[in-house]
Amino acid sequence: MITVTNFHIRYGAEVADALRDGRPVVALESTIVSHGLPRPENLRVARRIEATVRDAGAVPATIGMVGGELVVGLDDAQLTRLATVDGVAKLSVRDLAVAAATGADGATTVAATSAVAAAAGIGVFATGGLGGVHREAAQTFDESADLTTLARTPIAVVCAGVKSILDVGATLERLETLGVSVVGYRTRRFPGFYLTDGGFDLDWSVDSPEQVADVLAAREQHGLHGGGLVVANPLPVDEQLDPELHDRTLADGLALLQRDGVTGKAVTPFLLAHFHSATEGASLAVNVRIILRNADLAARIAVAAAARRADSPE
Ligand code: PSU
Ligand code: MN
Repeated sequence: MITVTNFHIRYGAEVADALRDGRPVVALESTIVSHGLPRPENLRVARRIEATVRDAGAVPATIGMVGGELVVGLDDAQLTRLATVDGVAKLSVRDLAVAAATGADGATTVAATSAVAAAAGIGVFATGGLGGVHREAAQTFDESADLTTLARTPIAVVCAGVKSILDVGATLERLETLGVSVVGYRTRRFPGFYLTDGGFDLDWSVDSPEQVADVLAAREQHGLHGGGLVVANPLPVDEQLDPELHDRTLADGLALLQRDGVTGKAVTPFLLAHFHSATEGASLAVNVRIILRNADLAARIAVAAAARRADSPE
């Protein structure tokens, strides 16, 4: 298994200052910007995610690779480049070295963003939905490296569960096997990304950002290092995608996958793009709400964790 320890990282100035001073920082991924959202909405959304983190009192650190250099805290020009230039690679952890050596532009997935953020000393990360076990995985073996990376990466990931395009039950089973903690935020049901309820129960729920900070502190205190914490934050029911529209769109999307022979890392972007066009933007609006809500919660968790550290310095 690859871990990221001393990869050469370039820090944005604001992020470097905040980390040095122990102020709250939230890591953000770039794959949702380059591959998960359509242009030109993607760049506007990327900026709104950062603004949401700031409004809640934390510093945003969007992570990506620019010309082979890994950046934690992309500036606006770098963010614009990853959002608008053709041929930006989708980088999981295994791709980082190849991309660095070849001077590539690349967007980091949940897996790569988590690994890099943890190496940079950032403890909280906001995304839309985790990758997971794909339907038909029993034949295709298609399981996102997000899961195996979270098994060994000490970071709290705020997400709306996993996309309903995946096998949600199998993903929860794998998270259990891999030792990744999962808590619902004010719910005992695992959310299904576009849908409030993904159809499965959770063992634990937390009620406040402070309680998530308590969990993170307890992990440290009890020497439970190395694994991730998934904070599953569902959309309110009245903000979810219409379940009927969702089910219809998903069925069509899965059939198109088969017809077009789409496999591997292209599967997730293909299905997301299908949703966005087939729902005439309805799923896009939902997707954006999910990300902004997660950014807000992640920032409040980072603020609570920083306050805790300030109260009880080691
Ligand atoms: N969730 C979204 N949009 C996305 C993704 C997740 O709402 O674009 C991206 C994330 O970067 C995640 C990746 O890590 O999809 C998973 O891809 P794969 O299934 O190929 O591992
Ligand atoms: Mn995959």
